[in-house]
Amino acid sequence: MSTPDRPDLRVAMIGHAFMGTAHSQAWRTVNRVFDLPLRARMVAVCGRDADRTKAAASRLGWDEAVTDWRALVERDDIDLIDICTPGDSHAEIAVAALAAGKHVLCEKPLANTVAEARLMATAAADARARGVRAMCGFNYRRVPGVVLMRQLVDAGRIGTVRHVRAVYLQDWLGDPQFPLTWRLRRERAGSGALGDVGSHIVDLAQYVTGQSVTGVSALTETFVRRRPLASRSSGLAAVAAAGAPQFGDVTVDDAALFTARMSGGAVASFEATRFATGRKNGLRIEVNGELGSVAFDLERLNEIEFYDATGPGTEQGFTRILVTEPEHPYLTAWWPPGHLIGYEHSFTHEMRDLIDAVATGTDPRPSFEDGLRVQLVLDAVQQSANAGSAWTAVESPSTSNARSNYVHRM
Ligand code: SOE
Repeated sequence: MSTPDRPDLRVAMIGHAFMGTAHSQAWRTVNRVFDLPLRARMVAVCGRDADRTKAAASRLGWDEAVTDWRALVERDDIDLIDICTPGDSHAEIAVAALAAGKHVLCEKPLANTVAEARLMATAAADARARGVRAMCGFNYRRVPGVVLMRQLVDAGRIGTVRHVRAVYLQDWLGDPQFPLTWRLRRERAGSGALGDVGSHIVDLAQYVTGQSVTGVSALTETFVRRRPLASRSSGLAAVAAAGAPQFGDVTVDDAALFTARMSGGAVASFEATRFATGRKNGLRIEVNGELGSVAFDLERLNEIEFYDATGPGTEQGFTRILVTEPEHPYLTAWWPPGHLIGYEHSFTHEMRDLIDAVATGTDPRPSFEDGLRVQLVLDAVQQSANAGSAWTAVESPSTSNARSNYVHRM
């Protein structure tokens, strides 16, 4: 309940599948763990199907279930809209919500296209002037070990950064009979492994080093080009029911690999795939500098590796740092040292930082502009792959032509 010293932040979430479930868990937990100036209240969840949304509301802890997002973003009893839908609706929902004065959290990748992402970044800049906040949900930035890596790099502990090596490896598409879900259709998802998991490692590389990707040479591959139609989630069920072919085209990449240059002189390599047999959710990033290295592996989420090349030669070697001390980011709020945290905590930390930003009137990061920066890299990767891996510069995030580009595209 809202109290005078701790008013409510009234939240509504749109979409209630995997990400909606992760976000709900975080909204339920955040005020129980962190002492914050606002208390998140889970007012409503929105979905297309009334019965399924009602079931989700009861399972995930939302007071109400609704089906009309347009009416939802206009409501006076909502302060913040959390967008957990596929990428094809991010821009429309976010722009409408920001125009209606609602703070917005939008899942990654920010959008399906650069034009949409630019429009969203412009809307966020306009909204900021009215005290309205917007954040893009790259949750891995909120893993304590990842924050520690950034702090070490920022403090100069590894010196000038020379290399970034990042992979995000999954294997859920290895079976050619796996059905054609919305994630495999360009019009819904924008791209495949590139946007879904490649976006995370691009964001992490830019976040940890403080440098941006300036150019890329890329290749993408779609190993299985036709798949059985899914019953519901692909949105293609109607075609199947009408007696049309039972297979549909995969219109996104299964894998994307690219090399890159970064603004501070570092060189980088990235690999994003859904065909790395045996690798379920393998995110790994290593940064090598003149004076040392740092590395993170999501399968060992509570640790990082740190190599300090400035110490005596006889004592050098990678040190495993267990990131569970109260001095480590976010960890005072959790368990005693050595008591581990997991994937879902990154979302709770995301909500913590967003609530704090709203309450203190500061801009949360990653901002929509940060999301746009990632989108520009993804776009350059796509262009380079289309041009036989030709070197492709990453465009500037300047948002000046956002509206005209978007309208023109429609
Ligand atoms: C895809 O399988 C996915 O769920 C991504 O969409 C998430 O962003 C990533 O964290 C895990 O993998």
